[in-house]
Amino acid sequence: MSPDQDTIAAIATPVGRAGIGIIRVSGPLSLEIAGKIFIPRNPARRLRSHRLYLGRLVEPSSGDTVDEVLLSFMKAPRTYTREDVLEINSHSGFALLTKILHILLDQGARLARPGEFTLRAFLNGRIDLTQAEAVMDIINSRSERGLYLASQQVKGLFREKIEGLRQRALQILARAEMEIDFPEEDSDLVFREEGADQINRSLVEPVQSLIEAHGSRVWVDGINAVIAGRVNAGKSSLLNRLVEEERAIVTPVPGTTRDVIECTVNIDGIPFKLMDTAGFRSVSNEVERLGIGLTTKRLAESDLVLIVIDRSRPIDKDDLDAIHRCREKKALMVLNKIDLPSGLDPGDRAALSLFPSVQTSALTGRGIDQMKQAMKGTALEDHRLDPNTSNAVPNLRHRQALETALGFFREAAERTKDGFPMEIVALELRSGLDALGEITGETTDEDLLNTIFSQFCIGK
Ligand SMILES: Nc1nc2c(ncn2[C@@H]2O[C@H](COP(=O)(O)OP(=O)(O)OP(=O)(O)O)[C@@H](O)[C@H]2O)c(=O)[nH]1
Ligand SMILES: [Mg+2]
Repeated sequence: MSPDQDTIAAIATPVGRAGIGIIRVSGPLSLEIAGKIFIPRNPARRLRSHRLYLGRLVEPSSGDTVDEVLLSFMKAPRTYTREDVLEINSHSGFALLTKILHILLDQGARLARPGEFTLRAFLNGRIDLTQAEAVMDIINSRSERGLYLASQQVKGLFREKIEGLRQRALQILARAEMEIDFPEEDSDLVFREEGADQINRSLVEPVQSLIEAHGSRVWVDGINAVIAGRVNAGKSSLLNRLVEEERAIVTPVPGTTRDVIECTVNIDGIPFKLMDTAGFRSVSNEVERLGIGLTTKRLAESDLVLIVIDRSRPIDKDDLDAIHRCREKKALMVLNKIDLPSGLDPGDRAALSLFPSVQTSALTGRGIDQMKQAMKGTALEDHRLDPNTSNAVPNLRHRQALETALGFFREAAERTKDGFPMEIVALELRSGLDALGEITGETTDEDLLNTIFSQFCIGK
């Protein structure tokens, strides 16, 4: 696959009121465009690569100055994309950045698609797919540990692991192919015992431990936690307590929250994306009904549900409805309003024992710390989380490919031992190799690349 030969341009910083904005250009026209739109303060100077120049950005047709800018030209191949690159630091602001972008487009550049700079870095062989994905993880990281893991991956830690595995698989494959070409009757049995053992040790076990490391992705991805429950239970009050800010409106009127309100809180370094939702009750009001629809959708996508119950009154059918909707989910029951006398009925115990529970008062703040710890404990139940890990951490896509590879390598080991023809073993090994290659992008199709890079922001 060869990269496009056209020149792309995009605004790389958020467009809005800010001190500085950066516009990026990559491709063969970069230097020519710089010559037309930029007049250095010292015109005698020729633009040298990897230097920063102060000057005026001008509209080429009129010669009018658009802004005073800092411009750098970086000659291929020592650049992010391995193509010629221009970077313009101007003042920020929507009108100015858009104007500069239009000038660049008039000079023959094309608007970059999301992630296209990084896609070019990948297509030109500067980074592999795991490194490209880690660039995105760095941008999205919400915790220090997540940032650290993502930066390890950008440096190529995961890439090295996968390439190491591929090398080993290739060596074993070469041996199997030798056996196909020059079968030696008497060494066959020994080879097969030994060969199966080697596949297990060099491929099956390391792939398995990489799959287990996927749990540590929570440092990067965080946990989606939905706060749900009947109306007026204190969901919004709890959200405000957890984030220590008045983010959601709280009133005694049932049905106050309609839209989903999102905020992030770090609990011992793990990012929790909290979503306060519309409370459940059977309603006729169209707006509230739509709100409950949104709640249902968020529930389906959540990693953890906090089912809030007003403990000062008996459980009613709306509480049961909330509990019922979460039966397939990982959930924590939050018995709220413990500053008031308990109003629960003895018969309510069965419903309340379906999930682990904590007791809180969103009003006084009692129990909030315990609630945070319980959230962490419940959410991480199935994760193998090593707080000191500096290991390669596969994302979901990597994990799926690793599982495919694992299946093939296991089969290869079994079949080697069971005396299957070596042609079949070689086939399994090759399929395993292909699955590993999908992770780094060695074997990959355009659809996959589109899916990955379309999640990027424009200008990266
Ligand atoms: N006494 C007491 N009152 C509380 C507590 N938590 C919330 N409240 C009150 O309960 C009422 C409802 O609180 P909200 O936080 O708006 O409840 P909600 O679950 O978000 O309600 P909806 O958005 O309508 O579904 C408000 O009057 C709160 O002040 C608590 O722990 N103790
Ligand atoms: Mg609310």
